[in-house]
Amino acid sequence: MGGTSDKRHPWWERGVVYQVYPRSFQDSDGDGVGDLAGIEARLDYIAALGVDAVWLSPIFPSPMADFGYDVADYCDVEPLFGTLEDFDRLLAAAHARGLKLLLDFVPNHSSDQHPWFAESRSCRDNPKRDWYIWRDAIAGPDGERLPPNNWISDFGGSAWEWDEATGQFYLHAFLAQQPDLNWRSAELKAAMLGAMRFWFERGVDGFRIDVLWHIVKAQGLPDNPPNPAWAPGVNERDRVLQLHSTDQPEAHAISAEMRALADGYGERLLVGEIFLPNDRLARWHGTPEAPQVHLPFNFCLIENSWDAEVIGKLIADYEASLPLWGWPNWVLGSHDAPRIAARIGEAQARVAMMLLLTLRGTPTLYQGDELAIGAVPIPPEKVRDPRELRQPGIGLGRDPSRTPMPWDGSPNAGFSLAEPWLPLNPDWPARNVAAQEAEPGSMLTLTRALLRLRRAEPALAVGNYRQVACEGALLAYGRRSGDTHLLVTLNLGAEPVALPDQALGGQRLLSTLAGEAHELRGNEGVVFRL
Ligand code: TEU
Repeated sequence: MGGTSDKRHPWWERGVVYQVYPRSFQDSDGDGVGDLAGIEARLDYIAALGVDAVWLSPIFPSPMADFGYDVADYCDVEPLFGTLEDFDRLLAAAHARGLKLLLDFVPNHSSDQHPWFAESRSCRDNPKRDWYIWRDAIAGPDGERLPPNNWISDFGGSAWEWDEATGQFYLHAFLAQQPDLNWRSAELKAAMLGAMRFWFERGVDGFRIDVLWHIVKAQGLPDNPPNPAWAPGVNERDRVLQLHSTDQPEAHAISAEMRALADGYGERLLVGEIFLPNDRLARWHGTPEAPQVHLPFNFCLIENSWDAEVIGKLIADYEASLPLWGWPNWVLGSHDAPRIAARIGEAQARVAMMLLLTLRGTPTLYQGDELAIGAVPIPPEKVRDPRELRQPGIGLGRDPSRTPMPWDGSPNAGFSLAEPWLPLNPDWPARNVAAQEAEPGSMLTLTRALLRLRRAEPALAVGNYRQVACEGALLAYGRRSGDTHLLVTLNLGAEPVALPDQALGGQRLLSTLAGEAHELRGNEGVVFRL
């Protein structure tokens, strides 16, 4: 396609990443859980969407306490998902379609079933004892056994688990089945970097790196300060501020080492999962001499209210926070976040998709959002997510965003011959890929059109960003590359708003709604060429 290859921009700056949650994409062997052969069978769908890269949530051997984010072997494939041979085939098939493939590296913690942890917990003087973080108990006022500090697991409860056999606690930022690895051990670090190398050698195009800002803890493991804003009823994790348990200088140094390793293999991509305010997020780009991850994930569209003025300001703030050598990125959904259509409604989700795919920087699109899958009720007996099971009923459950892809109107929506591991979206007979492919007004058709436009117009992917209007429900911005001036106008409300003057006389390239009007209709977004 004309104008696509702007050589000044590497593929990951021009491209769009599509996140696949392997358990829920396509089952090929009738066990109700998706797998690698299933993903391979659906690659034509992904390629036809018009994205550039696929990020797979973890596919490594795992007891699935946290559905793959508990890794029992960093250099193999979980049998539920297939084999290393299946992986090689999938990678070759992706590359044959011009798609890059990213894996999900989980460096902060392994599974408690990893052989390293079995060794580490076997006795205090095992050589791998310090591959994990072990500490003595503290004696309480009445001589009772207390954990070494006040750190709280992200999934609730103390971040420390007592090990009777060796008489010490081990640290786990997430589940007790996910013991934290000790990146201060040179041997552990070498083993983990070796695992990255293993997949680079196999040809993967990069990694999304799980909870990267967690991987090193402050020396001495001091107590975290209490969070004055916390009140019961919200995530217990937030009772303390994770001052000493996250975002340590040593973690930045490791991030730079990971980048140097990746750069040794040519144009590979590292995306860091990091939840931090802009000023601290920006530091994860590193410096020109010692770059860190290419894309520290930017979750601000997920974390803020859906309001034109708020979003206009957060775009400006994020852009302003980027170092000169940094490249922006945007995320609207994931296997952890609520579905965007559930959050803001289906009509507004179309505007959100236009926003995601017309901002400056690399977008990450989560599977199923291109169908505007909305709220999926999970009956109590079907809840699988450990986060919901440990702190039920306060809205932390992630199952609703992890339900299987509905492909067509056949049994189980064409996802599996067996009952899927999580329920389907209840409206799957109508809301599925086949139905939306046949529908000019569908979310899928809109998403494809947006991705086509982004590919055809380098101004959208890599052009300059300039805010034009941000008042009431209207958000408008210009995107410019060379002689091309585009204007994106978004109505974040349900009532019509006037178009900015700049749009007058412009050529309408794409609208989220059928037909056209002299104003921006409720829930409408339009891209103009000026
Ligand atoms: O998520 C990390 C994480 O911190 C999120 O739970 C985050 O706190 C939340 O979404 C913000 O509201 C990663 C994985 O994406 C998640 O699936 C894993 O459970 C977790 O790490 C542990 O590996």
